[in-house]
Amino acid sequence: MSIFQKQGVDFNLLRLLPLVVPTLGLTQPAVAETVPGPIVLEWNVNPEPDVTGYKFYYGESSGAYTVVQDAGNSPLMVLTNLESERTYFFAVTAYNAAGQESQFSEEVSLTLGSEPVDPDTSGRLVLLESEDGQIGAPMTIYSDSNATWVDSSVFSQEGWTELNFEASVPGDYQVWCRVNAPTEAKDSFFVKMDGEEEQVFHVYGTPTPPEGTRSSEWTWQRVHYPDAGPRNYTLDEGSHLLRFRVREPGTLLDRVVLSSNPAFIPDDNLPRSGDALVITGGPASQTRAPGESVDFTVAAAATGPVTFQWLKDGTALPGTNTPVLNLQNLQTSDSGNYKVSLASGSAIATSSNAVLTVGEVVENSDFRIHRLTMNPDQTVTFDIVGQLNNDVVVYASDDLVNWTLLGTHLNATGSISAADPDADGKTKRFYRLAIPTE
Ligand SMILES: [Ca+2]
Repeated sequence: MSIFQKQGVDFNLLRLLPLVVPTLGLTQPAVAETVPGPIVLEWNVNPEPDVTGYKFYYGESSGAYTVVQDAGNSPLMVLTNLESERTYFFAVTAYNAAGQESQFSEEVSLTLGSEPVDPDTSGRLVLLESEDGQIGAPMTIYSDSNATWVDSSVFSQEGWTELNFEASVPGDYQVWCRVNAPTEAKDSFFVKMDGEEEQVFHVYGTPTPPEGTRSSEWTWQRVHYPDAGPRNYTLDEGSHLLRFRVREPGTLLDRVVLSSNPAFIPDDNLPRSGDALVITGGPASQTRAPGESVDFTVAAAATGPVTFQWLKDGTALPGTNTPVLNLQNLQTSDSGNYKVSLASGSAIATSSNAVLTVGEVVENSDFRIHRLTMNPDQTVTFDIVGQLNNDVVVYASDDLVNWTLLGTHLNATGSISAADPDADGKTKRFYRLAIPTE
């Protein structure tokens, strides 16, 4: 309402003019990186003793507010319903007991970012074949049933192959090569990334002990610094040029794989083209007391962005689409086998199981397996001494290192049976029984 109309109607209101205009402020930055939960706007408190409250205005056009909310006498508005990738304009007024309203405060605007995306910290892979490069004679393409490669059979350092590639994410990359270095005189190239100085790459290199091998067999070898460890190439997002030049004719170069995950180690199962995805770490089995929290983590390297889905005992857990699974306020019912399925384009991979044990596992000399029977129906029967009428947790292992949870069974009779289909065909199998206590 207009303050001038009020002036004409009620003389007493004149002493109230003008109301101090509040100053509005945002506790968020002017451009939000992602859509946060609540957006909080605060303003200063008016000095007039008869100011009884504030009105909060906003909309998607400057000066044209489509929403008004009475904030009462609180100098604060919390908004939870704003939409991503839109710009909002806010202003506030003060009003008093007589119904008089101040002018608008100075306007504040906020542009919200896009919806939060799942963090993907996976390393990136770039798959290249040496023979797909621009090739300079006398370097030539050869092939047999095992590989197609480039090398020079003539003693000339003129030959080269130049490989163009795209780095879809910036980062520090290592360069893995599938090479064949038959002899001391046939185990090196000159390597050059983009505009840098050419470096010598000895396949049978100078790290001690040498990382490479000198034999007439194909091996994977990282390009490394002379007398030092693997080279890190800091690459911007975009196009790059990697050049291999003949140094010792007869050194064979088949494949080149760039990886921004230093834990990645290639092998010949890595596809030569298309989508590739390799798990490089985790998740690891863990034990927690009830009420504690736990993180399971997986690391990967892939040719594209990676998506994640965690599973408990084979069932997908909703909303668990990040490399880290965080579980809080653990209960014994959270015990189980956790694994994660990853995908990158058409490439998929599933981690091994990590066993979560919630509850303290206690040794008990009165508790032991009296007899173990492998049954034809892929179950195992344990005749147990002690711990009658307690739950017994059963684990199995092939190596006494990696344990898989088979399940929890009530020891009502001194004998329990647990399904263990993975034991089928194994030459040896270990079992462990535990009593969970809270
Ligand atoms: Ca090749």
